[in-house]
Amino acid sequence: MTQRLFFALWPDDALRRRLAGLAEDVGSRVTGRIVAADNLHITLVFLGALNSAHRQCAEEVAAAIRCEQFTLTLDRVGYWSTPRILWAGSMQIPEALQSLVDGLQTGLASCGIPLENRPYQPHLTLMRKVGRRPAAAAIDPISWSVERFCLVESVSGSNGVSYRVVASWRLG
Ligand code: 2AM
Repeated sequence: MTQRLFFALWPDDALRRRLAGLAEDVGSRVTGRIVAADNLHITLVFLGALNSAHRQCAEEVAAAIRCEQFTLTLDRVGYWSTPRILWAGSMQIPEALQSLVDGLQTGLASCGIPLENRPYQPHLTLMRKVGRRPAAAAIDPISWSVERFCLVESVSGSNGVSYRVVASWRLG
């Protein structure tokens, strides 16, 4: 049996409400599908379908990570035309975020888990199936104090995909 898994930054309820407000706001100006509030997150590393041995190894890698807490400031909205997604991101990627991702990727490679070989571009998907590039719009910066990271399972159901946090680890 396999599970479809990814490591992610998972907003707390208060931040989730702010992000959902941002998604609604952006969504009022663009055609597309707004991501459900419960699904808002930032992926750190996408793992795909893992068997239980690989999942256990991934959890050991996560538990061994030593990384400081950091603040991520979401201050821009971007658009990628190939996946047709509109996302929130940051002009300035904190060093600790990059080192968290690097540490996970290095450990996961030693588990034999195949990873995508693309540079990490942290983004929080706000809308999918966006028809065309929206006019540039500044956003009021949203500060995210990142204290933990999570392992999340992606579950496909009749109502689309939903996400379930299966484990989490504290930074710092
Ligand atoms: P996205 O929001 O840009 O689509 C769960 O699917 C999470 O993993 C999403 O945040 C998704 O990013 C991310 N992800 C990264 N690579 C993926 C892939 N190859 N397939 C599906 N999701 C991927």
